[in-house]
Amino acid sequence: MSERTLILVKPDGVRRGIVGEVVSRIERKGLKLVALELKHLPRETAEAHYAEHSARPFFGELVEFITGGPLVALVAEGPRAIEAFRALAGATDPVAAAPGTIRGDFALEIGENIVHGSDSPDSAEREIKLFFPEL
Ligand code: DAT
Ligand code: MG
Repeated sequence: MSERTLILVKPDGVRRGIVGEVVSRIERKGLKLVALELKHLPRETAEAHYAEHSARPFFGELVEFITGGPLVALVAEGPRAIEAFRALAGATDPVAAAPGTIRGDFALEIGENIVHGSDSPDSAEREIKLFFPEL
């Protein structure tokens, strides 16, 4: 059974020129690209995307960061795509993330951890609608 996940290469990943590296890892894993777009997020979209974190002390910084430059949003599809991409991404804290994962290889700070991946079928559906309403 195939499923879809929403992946973001956040503004730090775009700024550092590793979009190709991240997309290559997704493709090498065998996930299929269904949609891909470079966008500059409006504040309202960023706040909706991270609504579950709205009460956290870092929420303001998170919204500033994610709206601070262009990002690449994509939808990938495959068997257990949600879990498969979370494994490629590594732990939220890049210092704890295993080497060989995207965060483990390319990041040092939790607030700038290069990628986002949906964490459940419900959030994937919600996030895909938010970024790609046409899908
Ligand atoms: P993930 O992106 O692994 O799903 P999350 O949903 O818990 O992690 O948090 C969303 C993002 O918020 C995360 O990628 C980076 C930021 N973040 C999380 N915890 C943080 C913290 N303690 N300080 C600063 N930023 C944090
Ligand atoms: Mg999350």
